[in-house]
Amino acid sequence: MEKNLVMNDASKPIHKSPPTTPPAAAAGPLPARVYDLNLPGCREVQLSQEEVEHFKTSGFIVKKGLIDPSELERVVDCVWSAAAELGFPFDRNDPATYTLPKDHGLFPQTEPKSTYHDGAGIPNYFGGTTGGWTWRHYTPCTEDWFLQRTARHANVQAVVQQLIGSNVRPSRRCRGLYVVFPRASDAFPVAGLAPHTDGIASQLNCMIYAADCPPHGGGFTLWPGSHRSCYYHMENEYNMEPKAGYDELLAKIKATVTPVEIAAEAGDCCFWHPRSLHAAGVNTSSHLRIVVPCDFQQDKPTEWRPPYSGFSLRKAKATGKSLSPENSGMKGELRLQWWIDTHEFSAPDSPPRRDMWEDWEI
Ligand SMILES: O=C(O)CCC(=O)C(=O)O
Ligand SMILES: [Fe+2]
Repeated sequence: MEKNLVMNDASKPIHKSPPTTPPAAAAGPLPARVYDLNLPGCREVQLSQEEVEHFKTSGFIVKKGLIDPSELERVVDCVWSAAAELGFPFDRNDPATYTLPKDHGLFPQTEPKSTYHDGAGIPNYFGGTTGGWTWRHYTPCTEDWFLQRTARHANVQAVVQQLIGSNVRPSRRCRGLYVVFPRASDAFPVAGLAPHTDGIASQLNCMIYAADCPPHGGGFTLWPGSHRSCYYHMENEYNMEPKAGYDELLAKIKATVTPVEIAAEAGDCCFWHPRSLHAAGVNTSSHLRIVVPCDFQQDKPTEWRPPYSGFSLRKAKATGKSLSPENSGMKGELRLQWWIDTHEFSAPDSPPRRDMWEDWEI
């Protein structure tokens, strides 16, 4: 069984059919370079032609100062108050106190992310494959005040609409506050990048930088151009159904494409195509990396439930496993990704188009 496990969505194992040829997965990804382009228009809400071209070719753009950092202060405060509630001895002004959850008995004994909890989710999750270096704090991300400063923010929505059109499903949640702890101490082994693709039907994603993130500060990392090859490797345009050979494709991208790490300031937003290969960056700075990932899709009929991890609903049904939320993530059962706002499209999803931007505004 072990050999049929592949990584998908935040590097949690999922079951897939065995690859036809052995993947060249043994080699790690190439080292990331820090993204340093200032495309014309990057400080405007309006998209420039250069940005549209960059998005189409590379799968992402960075809008600088899209949100006033003062609007994000309350968002960031949630991290510090949650840290206090969890018993972390953090002094905001002293990075030496930003110790790891495992130093406080919170990893790996944490409540598993698989628990569905009637869709409300769990308050916190400490990343497993990253050895407890990542912390996802979920609770505030469905609240109106939070959404108005993030996914529903007028400037964020304006960029979303310029990309996927004005018929955008109203945001009900962000994924969470995604924190990467600093790895300042040589005493701890530094885990590398964990590249993966998300098993979702989003049409556009946005990483909102709630706090400054210097180079090598754990910035969101993306393999440019991978959105295109992964899009064309699906049975369906938006619902996640990879064709055979997907693992080999990802291995090839990892082996040949230099990833870019997005270092950014509070209020900067990285809009990215959801089929892109990506990872949380490695944080060797002394700051907490705090990013709020958001998912967007056009407002068309969707399934009522969040997407299963690694399976479209069609494929999930074919497994014969329980589809009930109560069993989500229970031993051997499928896992609902309750933290994802976008759901699978319920109308039969068409195959990838010859022009992948045909139903976009660009
Ligand atoms: O934290 C990050 O930068 C990446 C998060 C991610 O990959 C995910 O939410 O699926
Ligand atoms: Fe991801």
